[in-house]
Amino acid sequence: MSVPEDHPRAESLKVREKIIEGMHQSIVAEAGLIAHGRGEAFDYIIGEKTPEFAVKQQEAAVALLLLAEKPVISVNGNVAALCPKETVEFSKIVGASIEINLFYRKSEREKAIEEVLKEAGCDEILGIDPIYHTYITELSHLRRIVDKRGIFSADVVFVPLEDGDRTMALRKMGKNVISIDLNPLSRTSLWSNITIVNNLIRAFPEMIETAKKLKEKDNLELKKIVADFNNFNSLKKTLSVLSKGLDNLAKGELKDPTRKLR
Ligand code: PTJ
Repeated sequence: MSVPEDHPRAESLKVREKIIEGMHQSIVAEAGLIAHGRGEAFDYIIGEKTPEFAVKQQEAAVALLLLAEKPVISVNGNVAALCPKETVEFSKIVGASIEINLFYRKSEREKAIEEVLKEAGCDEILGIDPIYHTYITELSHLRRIVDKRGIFSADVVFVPLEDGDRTMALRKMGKNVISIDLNPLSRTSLWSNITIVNNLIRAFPEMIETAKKLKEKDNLELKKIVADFNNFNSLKKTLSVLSKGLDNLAKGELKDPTRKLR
């Protein structure tokens, strides 16, 4: 569907169209649409723009990725549909590999996502060649299949958008996990070393710019940024900003749009 430009929610509807189109092309799982809707609801609450807490979370995430010896970005259907180019560009700047890892794993979807990532400029895509497959033994679902050269041997795994049990399993394997999740209360958010509570559509382009700046810094400065970051405190701060924002709206900041009709 072409979105009318004068629609008050045109931007959000265009993103929805991308996800729907992605599902028709087998990139996005059906459940990916539900996940997107949940994300939209949280994004509404954070005001559909990047809050200050997310700027700090993104900075810590980029610093950790730049310090990593073997960083890997785990790509699923929603990420591939919404920001393939930005994901690939970001991976090149921070020197991370890209691995396809799906909850609803089907070879048709893997191929469709591989195609999108190649078109976006990715030369090597991990996770799809069975020769290199191994398992995260703690998991019983299909996300347990990972690439020996990628997630399995990575020191830092960046998971923009996922369900939480793999994050828990990766932490238990001793890995550092960075996630993007608009829900600050999800298991992914609570279990990550660094959680970015922002829409990945905004986070990726902003993190590309942050990475360009932080690449100029020495490792000591990057280590300080990471050491100063505490994920649990950051999530508490996030919740506090969100609840104060809602409270301020309830106490008078929210204007009744129908008042002019009276
Ligand atoms: O492609 P697959 O097969 O790996 O499946 C992917 C989905 C998304 C279906 C799977 O990972 C899933 O079921 O995820 P959940 O448990 O629904 O969690 C998705 C989380 O991402 C939720 O907390 C949403 O709020 C959040 N989210 C959704 N869209 C965005 C988002 N966070 C940031 N940016 C978004 N655009």
